[in-house]
Amino acid sequence: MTPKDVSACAPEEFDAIIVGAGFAGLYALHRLRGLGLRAKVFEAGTDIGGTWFWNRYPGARCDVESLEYSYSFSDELQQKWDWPERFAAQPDILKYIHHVAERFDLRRDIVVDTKVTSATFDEAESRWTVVTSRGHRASAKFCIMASGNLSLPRVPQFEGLDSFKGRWFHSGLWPHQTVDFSGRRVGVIGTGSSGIQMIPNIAEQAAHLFVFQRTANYSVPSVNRPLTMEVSQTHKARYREWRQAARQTPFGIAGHPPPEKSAFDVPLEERTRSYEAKWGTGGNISFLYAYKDMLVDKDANETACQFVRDKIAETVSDPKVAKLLMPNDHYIGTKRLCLDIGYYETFNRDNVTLVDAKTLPIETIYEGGLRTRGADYKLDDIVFATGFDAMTGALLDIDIRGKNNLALTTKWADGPGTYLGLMTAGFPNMFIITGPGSPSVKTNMIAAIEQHVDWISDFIVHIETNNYSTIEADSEEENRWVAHVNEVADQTLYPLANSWYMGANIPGKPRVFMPYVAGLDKYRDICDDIAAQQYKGFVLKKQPVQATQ
Ligand code: FAD
Ligand code: N01
Repeated sequence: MTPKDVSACAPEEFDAIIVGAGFAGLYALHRLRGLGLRAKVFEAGTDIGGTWFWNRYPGARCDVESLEYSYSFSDELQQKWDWPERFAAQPDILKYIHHVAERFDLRRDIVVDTKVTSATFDEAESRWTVVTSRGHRASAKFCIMASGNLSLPRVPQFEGLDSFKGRWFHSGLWPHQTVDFSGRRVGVIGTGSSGIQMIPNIAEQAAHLFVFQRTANYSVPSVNRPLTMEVSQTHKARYREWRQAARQTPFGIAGHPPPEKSAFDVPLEERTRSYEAKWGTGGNISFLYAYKDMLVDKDANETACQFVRDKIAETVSDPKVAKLLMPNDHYIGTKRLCLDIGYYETFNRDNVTLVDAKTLPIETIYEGGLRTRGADYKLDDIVFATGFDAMTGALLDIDIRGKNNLALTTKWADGPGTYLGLMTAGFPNMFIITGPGSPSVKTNMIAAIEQHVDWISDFIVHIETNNYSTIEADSEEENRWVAHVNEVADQTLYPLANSWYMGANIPGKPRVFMPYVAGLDKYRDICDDIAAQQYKGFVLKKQPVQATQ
């Protein structure tokens, strides 16, 4: 059957349709099943895993410690699973996701290799109908978008890419078979988290690696290491307490007491000692949590920026290369602070060249390589570490139609509007997991996902128990929430950076700061308070009773 024919068939009926089988979709399926709902997951990838299915580039690993970057909902799961490293590598995270799917028997309700192309709300029936790339039509009362914040990879429109005779890759669309760069001239474009993770690994293999850097980025050492049985056991003995503590933190990560001092409350020597200690301990949360004014005060922030620049100068032997690697156009932490293993050291290798793609931008790709305004680089392979159409990309890639056939693309033409990042007015019964306007990408994402899924599940219980047919965000309340999200962001340095949080990496995308940065702890309280007030700010409706003859 072709997708054209599908409108002829009656849709398969469910209580809930979930789009995406990453951490969010899998947990949503587990919870909704637990409520006795018939749920179905559609996943575009050929298997489950989301981010960790797609991003298989060399060096891919998490930047939140694995003991925390993992589900907390099952004590048995967290007790049984052993993480091999402090920051697990992509294959281990994917293994964990597979283990979760087996343990909770999730696969039987997941359809893979199937992209949801449209989702339409039928007002008369109060149901969503989705259509997929493989011709399914399915309908459900609830549609749950677990489609990911960083799941629509972006390859910039470089002229001539089609003519390139070598191989090219994107970090977020990495092949499943090992890519061997031995003996090859490789160009990596992009120095965000993905580029910074892969560059040291590719450098070890390639005959020569050219790193095309448009914007220098801050990176701190991860200080990754194997997790000994002793460390794991000690953590596991108090796992519930750790998780409970994590819930009361802004980032959803325990073990980092909130800083009490401002950067200028202490003398320079003490500040340097503190940064030095954090540099040695590893991890980005630790670094950004050094002083309470780090992300709100430019001068305070600059002290940390300068510390990292000094580290670059110490590490990189060629002063010109070191200078080029020193970030100078944004405040540290206002783009995701990268975690690395030997990134700056890599530029001391003879087979690595840093190319300044800001002063002399990339102009064309041709069959044998890449040309910047100043030079020609013969390449066998090009790797795009150029990021994603973040936060709204995957949602707007689906033709989503709400009441009165309103398209989500129309509603969000000037930027995403949501209530709590969970729902958007005009699109009843559609939930977004970690949507724009929620803490999402500014936290440990698994903690944010669990909070959203748990809250949505409780809401669904309320809806079903009280026989509501539709629930929807109130548009006034939504406007107030969007204003609040902006107001909170404007008290910080975040909106000053040209980051993907602002949509700044996509030409033409509205510049709106999308995450809610008051902290996951505060946000959780707000959501719980709204639930306690009978879901204040949501419009709940019952189906009109049909007259009988
Ligand atoms: P995803 O994992 O992105 O899953 C969404 C799924 O939806 C995808 O599989 C996609 O194929 C599918 N999908 C999208 N649209 C459709 C459609 N129309 N039809 C069907 N399926 C669709 N966060 C952290 O907190 N800590 C980290 O250390 C961390 N490391 C990261 C490393 C990398 C390389 C990247 C890219 C992101 C990282 N993140 C990290 C963010 C990461 O995305 C989240 O932690 C988490 O994995 C998101 O899970 P998710 O289920 O919400 O989304
Ligand atoms: O993408 P990015 P990413 N010409 O958007 C450059 C998560 N993540 O995949 O800054 C030349 O950050 C662009 O340059 P500029 C994490 O949340 C986590 O690296 O726009 N260069 C930039 O350098 C992260 O934030 C981990 O000037 C071009 C780079 O490409 C998010 O995913 C690991 C260009 C893109 O950086 C995205 O990270 C990986 C052009 N035309 C990802 N276009 C962990 O460590 C873009 N660039 C957990």
